[in-house]
Amino acid sequence: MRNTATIKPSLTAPPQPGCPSGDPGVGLLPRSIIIGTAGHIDHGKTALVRALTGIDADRLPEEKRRGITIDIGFADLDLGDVRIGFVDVPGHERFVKNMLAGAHGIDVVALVIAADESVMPQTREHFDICRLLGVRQGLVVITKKDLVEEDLLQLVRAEAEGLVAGSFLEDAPVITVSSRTGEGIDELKTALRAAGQQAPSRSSDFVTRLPIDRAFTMRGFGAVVTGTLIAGEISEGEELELLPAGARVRVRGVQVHGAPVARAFAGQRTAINLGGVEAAEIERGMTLALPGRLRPTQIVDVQVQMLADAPRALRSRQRVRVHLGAAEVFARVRVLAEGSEIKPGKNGFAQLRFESPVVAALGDRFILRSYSPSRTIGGGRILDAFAMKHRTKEVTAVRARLKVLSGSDRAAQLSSFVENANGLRRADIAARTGWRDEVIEAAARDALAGEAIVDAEGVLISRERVDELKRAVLEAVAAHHKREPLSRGFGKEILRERHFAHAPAEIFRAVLNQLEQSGALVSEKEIVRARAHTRDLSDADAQLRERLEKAYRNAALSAPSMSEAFASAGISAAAQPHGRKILQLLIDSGVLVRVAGEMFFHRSALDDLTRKLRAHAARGSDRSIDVPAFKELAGISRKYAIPLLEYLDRQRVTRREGDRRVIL
Ligand SMILES: Nc1nc2c(ncn2[C@@H]2O[C@H](COP(=O)(O)OP(=O)(O)OP(=O)(O)O)[C@@H](O)[C@H]2O)c(=O)[nH]1
Ligand SMILES: [Mg+2]
Repeated sequence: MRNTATIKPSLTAPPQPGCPSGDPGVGLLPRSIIIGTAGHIDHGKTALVRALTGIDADRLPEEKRRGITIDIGFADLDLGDVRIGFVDVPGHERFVKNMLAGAHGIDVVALVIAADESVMPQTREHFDICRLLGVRQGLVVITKKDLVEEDLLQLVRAEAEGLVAGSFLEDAPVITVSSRTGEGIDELKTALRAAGQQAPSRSSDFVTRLPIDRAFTMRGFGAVVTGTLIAGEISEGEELELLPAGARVRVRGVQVHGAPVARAFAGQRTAINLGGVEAAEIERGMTLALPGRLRPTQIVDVQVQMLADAPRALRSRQRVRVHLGAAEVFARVRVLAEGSEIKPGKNGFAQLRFESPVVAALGDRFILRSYSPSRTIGGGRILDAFAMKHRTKEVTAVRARLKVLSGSDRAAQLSSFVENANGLRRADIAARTGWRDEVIEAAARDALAGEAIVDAEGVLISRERVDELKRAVLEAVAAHHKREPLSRGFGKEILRERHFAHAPAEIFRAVLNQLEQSGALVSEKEIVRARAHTRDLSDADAQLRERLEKAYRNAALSAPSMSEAFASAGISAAAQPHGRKILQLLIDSGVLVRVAGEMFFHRSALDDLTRKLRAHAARGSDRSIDVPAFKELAGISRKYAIPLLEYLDRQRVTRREGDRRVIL
């Protein structure tokens, strides 16, 4: 959502150093957590945030006019050892998509239920969303207690408890308040503080990532974006990447809680002033990330959990809205689960093909909404962020793989990515997982300790695949020798194109090296051959070679054309392809020298010529010769003189100076 606004209080909310990379402040600095409101329209979410913080999170004129929240708003509260950033969401069913732009990054949910209305449709929908997003902590706040009698309040409390039974909120505090009279607000603050103290730290295993929920221009500053920093840290002056566009941007300034800071930590609501980009180029749903680590993708394999009250099963070819980070993107579903549908209340694997690129990594949560009418039908987790289209007969194997990816064993997850690819670099692993280098190394170490994958010049690849490639190379080379017994070997380029087109270059080198070390292959400049390969000629071919050589030797510097040479060697027109192979043998062994195009000379003739030139230089006074004198000395016509002189220049026997050649 773009607008021109002040950066003031609305853009920030709080934080929590998830103690990323040993932040020294943990214990000294207050903990920062993000609390999201949730609940039906008009149930008093915004009023509650104001009663707690004094801040009106409804910042849009239209919100003030209509008395409803339309887009997410922000406020912060300092409770001493806990600093809370509130993300206040709209309850209106039409604005659930805005709610989702803020809900993805929260630590704690405050599920707001008005005492005079009790549990309503968006109470359930927001609560479902929190469960599907994996929110682990929260509390239930019953608002507007001033409007009802005690017995009704007890009824509402009972309904609320019924709603959350069996969920992460089962044992959460239920606090009744009136934002109008202030009753219960202090008790709520105490409960929020306790929630802040208990909230688990953000994992420091992931690279910096900030899903952008707002972008605007601030006069005098330029582009400003805001969002919840879900992983890593962002410091003033550093370079980041704006995805999916892939543009490099510079961090000119960072704000947390409305105040400038040198560095923001995972779990903080963060405002960033960016250089190198216009606000108009940025929109909600884009992601700021450490450069070169994450990549846009359009096909992902996922695990889906359908809501029990989804109106129907999820089916292949269904078009859905996917809310991922702060983004909403359309996608087509391909169900991979058995039975080719995922029924309400069930979970299963599926592939999502997005209509535009997204940023996603292993484990990222998302929400699924039906296309029309838009309502929440389920959610899930990203498993393979760079999936391929699967053939029907592969689906069983795909399911087994996705099961591994849905687990928590990182070495197994890494192996699974590797086994499914033609070799992955560390950077490819990073793009799939969002893991920091240390985490990738640790997982790779564990995975390499097994037999299944190997490290080929820095690229991870399955041992099985390497063996397959080795076999393919040996077979291709053997077939070549059989087909072309007179050829020295198989062109490496052809080999690479045929068998390694989709593999990183390192794999090709590693496979050839291994085959060479094991003694199976010999690698020469541009060819490889089987070690055992020799070019034993038949008697007929040996005679042919002799005749051909003789044709060139006798012609000396009046080199024959190829067809003349073939004719004098008795090679018929039909046998010319064979003749060329014999000719190649003479070239390979150095008997013939290619001077230009198809002009070949016998080595002895060229050696004679060099000797004559040097003798000429020794006789003369200036060690140089012009073209007419050269023709005479060599006894040749101009047709040969120029190519020969150019050849001699290349061989550094002569050096051209104007019209003359200096003999070196
Ligand atoms: N009497 C009474 N009125 C309240 C209380 N809390 C909120 N209200 C009123 O209820 C109405 C809606 O409150 P909001 O805070 O805007 O509700 P909301 O949940 O933010 O609504 P949306 O953001 O549109 O979903 C406003 O008129 C508030 O003044 C309360 O505790 N007591
Ligand atoms: Mg509101």
